[in-house]
Amino acid sequence: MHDSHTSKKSSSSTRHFINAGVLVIISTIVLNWLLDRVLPFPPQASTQSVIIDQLFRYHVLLIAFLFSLVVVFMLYALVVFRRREGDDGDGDHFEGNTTLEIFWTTAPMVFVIIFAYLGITTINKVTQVQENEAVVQVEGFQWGWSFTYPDGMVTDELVLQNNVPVKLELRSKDVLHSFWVPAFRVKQDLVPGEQNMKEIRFTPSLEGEYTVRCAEFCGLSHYSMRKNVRVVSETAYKEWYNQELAKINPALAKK
Ligand SMILES: [Cu+2]
Repeated sequence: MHDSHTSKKSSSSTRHFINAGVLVIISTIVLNWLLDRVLPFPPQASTQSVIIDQLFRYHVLLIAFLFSLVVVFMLYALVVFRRREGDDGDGDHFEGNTTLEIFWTTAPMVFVIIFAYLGITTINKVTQVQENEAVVQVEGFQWGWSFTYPDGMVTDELVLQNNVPVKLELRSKDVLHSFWVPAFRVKQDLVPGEQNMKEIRFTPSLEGEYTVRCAEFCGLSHYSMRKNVRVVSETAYKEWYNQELAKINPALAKK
């Protein structure tokens, strides 16, 4: 009598777990789809942006799953195990569940390890040194940016050649700033007084106009610390470069 009661109870709790589990999976898929629709991603204008967005999407999927895991189980319990009319008794007494405790300790650990691995491989790919990098020196100051090209010309906008890897050497004139072009997805702080210059690497992959903005609060006009960034074709780049060069050294630009 007692045995059949116990096995009936455990088979019904298995059924509840399967119900809630299926609902968690459905909720994860729906939520992930919705979040993916509403994410306000700027265009992917560098090869690095594709890799970073992929990592972001893995995180969104994990967020959708964890949210569903907590909320679906809670709502399921609230609805299915609600107090029925005329039921004035106490709830069943139960104490501990070793299997469950082992599960909820190891499962998050596995997720942490997987995401640490994904994070490390992503940052390695994104910061990888490329062959034939173009180098531009960038100075951040209160409140603006200036760009110095190899032949010494200093410009007010950052012009880059499409599909050519670039290394920016960043320095700050005064306080902390942070170089950020959302369409490239990469961001790097500028630290004043540091011996080693900060570097940032990316490969522009989409011609167009973008904006570099400061992502580190740096004083009164932080909000307006923006400059134009242009990614152009090889021909347009050479033309622009020669024009800029002609301004400081006409003799050099002629060739
Ligand atoms: Cu700033």
